[in-house]
Amino acid sequence: MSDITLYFARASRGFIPRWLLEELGIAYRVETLDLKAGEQKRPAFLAVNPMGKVPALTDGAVVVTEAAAICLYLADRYGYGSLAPRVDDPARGPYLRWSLFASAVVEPALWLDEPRDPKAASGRGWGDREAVVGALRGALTPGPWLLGDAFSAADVVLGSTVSFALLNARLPPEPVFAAYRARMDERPAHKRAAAATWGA
Ligand SMILES: N[C@@H](CCC(=O)N[C@@H](CS)C(=O)NCC(=O)O)C(=O)O
Repeated sequence: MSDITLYFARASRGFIPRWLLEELGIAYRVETLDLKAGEQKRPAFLAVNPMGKVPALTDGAVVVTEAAAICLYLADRYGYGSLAPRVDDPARGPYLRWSLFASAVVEPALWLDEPRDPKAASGRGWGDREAVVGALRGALTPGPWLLGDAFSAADVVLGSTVSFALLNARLPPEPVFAAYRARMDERPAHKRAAAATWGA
C-alpha cells in the first residue's frame, strides 16, 4: 500500500513525477500549490522542501525532492524491474546515467547562455551546449527509448527535459528530438499528466 502525496503546481516540473506516477498506475494524492500566490514559500511547505520549489513527494514518512530523485525513488520502489532496471541488469548503468544527465548537464547547458569557451567548458560539469546536444542525439539513436526497446523512468526524466527544451527553443527541432517527443506524447500516462499540468 502506498501513502503518496505529490506536491504539484500547474505548468511546472511537477509534470515529471506525475507522469511517472501515471505510468506506475499507483494511487496518489495531489497537493496543488499556487506558485504565483507564493504558496511554495509558506512555512508548511518549506518544512517539506526548504527550497520552496515543486515538485516534492512524501511517501509515508519519506520525503523526496528534485524531480529526478523522486522518479528514481518511485521507479525503484514501485516499478523495480519494469520502469527501473534491476541492479544486476546491465541497463542499470545507462539508466542512472541518463536520469542524472537531465538536471546535472542538460538543464544548465541548454538554459545558461554561456559563450563558447573550451577552457571554461572543461572546468564546468555541463561542458558546452554543442557537446550536450551531440550526446543527446547519440543517446536517442537508434531509440525508440534511451534503453532501446525498453521504456524506463529515465525517459520520463530526461524525456521531459528534452520536451521542455524543444518547447522553449533551447534545443534545435531536429527530427531525432521531434520524433522522441512525439513518441512520449502518445503514451496514455503522458497524456493524463499533461492534461493535469497544462490543461486541455
Ligand atoms: N531542481 C528542481 C527544480 C524545481 C523548480 O525549479 N521548480 C519550479 C517550478 S518548475 C518552482 O517550484 N518554482 C517556484 C519558485 O522557485 O518559487 C527539480 O528538478 O525538481
